[in-house]
Amino acid sequence: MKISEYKKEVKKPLRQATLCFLFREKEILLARKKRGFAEGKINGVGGKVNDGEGVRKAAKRETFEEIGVKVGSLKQVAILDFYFIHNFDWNQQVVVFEAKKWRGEPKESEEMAPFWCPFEKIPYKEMWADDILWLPQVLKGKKIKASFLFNEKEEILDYLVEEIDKDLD
Ligand code: 6U4
Repeated sequence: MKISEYKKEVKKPLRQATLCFLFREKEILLARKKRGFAEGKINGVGGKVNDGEGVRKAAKRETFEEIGVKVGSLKQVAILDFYFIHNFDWNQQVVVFEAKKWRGEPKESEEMAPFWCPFEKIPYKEMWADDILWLPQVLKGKKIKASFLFNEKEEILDYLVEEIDKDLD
């Protein structure tokens, strides 16, 4: 199935979630999810946006809850629409931010085990299947808009990735 066909069946607006990647010289902060949605996968920190909260505030709140770090200004680097063929409830729009300044040291929580990873060693095989299709461009400073359609095995059935020249927010 193609994303364009699937979208015709989606009636509700996508719920929003966030991802926040901390960066220091040629390294990215990744974290292994210890529980809940996507348990065991490696990803950035983040989670659902609460009603009326706004994406930036949500990204900062989740980063503090999950790894105990207070991030400063956030740059929006990608907007990703995820569609799941078998479960409409998982459909979500994920707004991705990069942070270069923060207070505190990343530490493990009940939910996330963070670690610094050199760009060339990112463990894409342990991450969501979409990550390898957009994160390398983000690491090169590009801004991305993308959509992905997943099947029940979390494999990608169809996707669209475009680089955006202007700022995303
Ligand atoms: P809460 O209620 O916050 O405990 P949680 O189990 O953390 O729920 P949720 O839904 O809040 O999960 O957040 C899902 C997280 O996974 C967000 O940070 C976005 C991210 N995410 C979801 N699908 C993704 C995908 N296909 N690729 C990716 N990140 C994804 O890189």
